[in-house]
Amino acid sequence: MKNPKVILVMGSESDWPTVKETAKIFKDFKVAFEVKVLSAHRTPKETAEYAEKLEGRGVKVAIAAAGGAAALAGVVAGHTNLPVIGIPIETSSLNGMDSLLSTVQMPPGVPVGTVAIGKMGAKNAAYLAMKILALSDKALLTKLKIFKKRQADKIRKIKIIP
Ligand code: RP5
Repeated sequence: MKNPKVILVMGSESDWPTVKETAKIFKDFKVAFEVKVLSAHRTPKETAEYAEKLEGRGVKVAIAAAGGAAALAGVVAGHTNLPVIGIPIETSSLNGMDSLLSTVQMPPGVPVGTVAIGKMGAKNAAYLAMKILALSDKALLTKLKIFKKRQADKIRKIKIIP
């Protein structure tokens, strides 16, 4: 996509089934995004170089998803002044608690806004990123307000017959 406002980077192709939930929401809301696979451990130099160039390219928010010893979001945050959102990937060994703690426990001064483990977090990464973008994008803010109202209307319509 041309001139992405948000980038979606993941540590491995195996993260894509989770991260595509984020991508789907950006497509629905017509937010320009870029998807990239880069690893904090396997391609550390490329990861740092990619993160360092984001601001100059007009990107406003970075989202990074990784599992296990999930350093990716932290490394991106260490190489950019953009807000960084971390998605902890659910893992088979520790159910994503490993990813969650690796992503969220950042040192003061290098924050990673961390969402929930797995697909639920992947969806919220998109909504959180759009809330940040909407601070300077009125059309997107209007779309988010409509979405919020529809979401509430759905709940109001539910009738439980005991
Ligand atoms: C992390 O290691 C990736 O983000 C992925 O969640 C995990 C496993 O990677 P693969 O072995 O599937 O490539 O860096």
